Amino acid sequence: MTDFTLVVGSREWSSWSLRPYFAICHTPAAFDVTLIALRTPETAARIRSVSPSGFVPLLIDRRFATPLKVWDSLAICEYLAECFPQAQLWPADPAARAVARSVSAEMHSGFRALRTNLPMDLFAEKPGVGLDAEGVADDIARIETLWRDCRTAYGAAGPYLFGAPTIADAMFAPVASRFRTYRPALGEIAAAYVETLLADPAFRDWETAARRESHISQA
Ligand SMILES: N[C@@H](CCC(=O)N[C@@H](CS)C(=O)NCC(=O)O)C(=O)O
Repeated sequence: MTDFTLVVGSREWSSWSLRPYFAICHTPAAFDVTLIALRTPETAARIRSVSPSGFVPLLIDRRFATPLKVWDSLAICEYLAECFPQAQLWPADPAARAVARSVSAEMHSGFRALRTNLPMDLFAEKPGVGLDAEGVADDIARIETLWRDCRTAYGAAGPYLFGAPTIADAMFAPVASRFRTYRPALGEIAAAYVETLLADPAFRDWETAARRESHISQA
């Protein structure tokens, strides 16, 4: 049995689950994944049977006599950063770290218009759909500004927001998927950063597993 289990929702749709998956893949953690299918009559009961909040994702740390449950995507990422300091899931520099925490928190609690009108739908192609809904253009403009500012100030050492991959990138991985699906016009920096996230091995693994999942559900 592995030390950690990450409980996730259907990979095609569960943007919240993709974030800690992205983060844990950038640590040396030995983990497995338990999938709970979303949008079924049993979903709520199945999630409640394991998750105290009634939501996925959930991380279970089995290294404790009574396995420790950590819920909420950002709390899980924070916990992973503490368990694996060598992975540098937050930037080492205190100023960069403060900004990384700010952009992650902003993503976690904001961008309601984007979330509502451009839901993650991993393999869908819906160019233009939802882009004219109220608030969406403002959300996209703010995300572009955040990405440009981080890449310009802190990204010299690599293609991620703070150079190497951090929790901030995990928080925005579902946005890259949304942008691929709905295809808003993006500036050069944002477009390149979307490609970086989509090419990340963690994102690729998630897609591969999601393909198997949709294959199974269609069988
Ligand atoms: N703030 C939470 C939100 C989690 C969330 O909304 N998860 C959805 C799936 S993506 C869920 O569990 N929904 C319950 C359901 O479908 O019954 C987090 O960051 O983890």
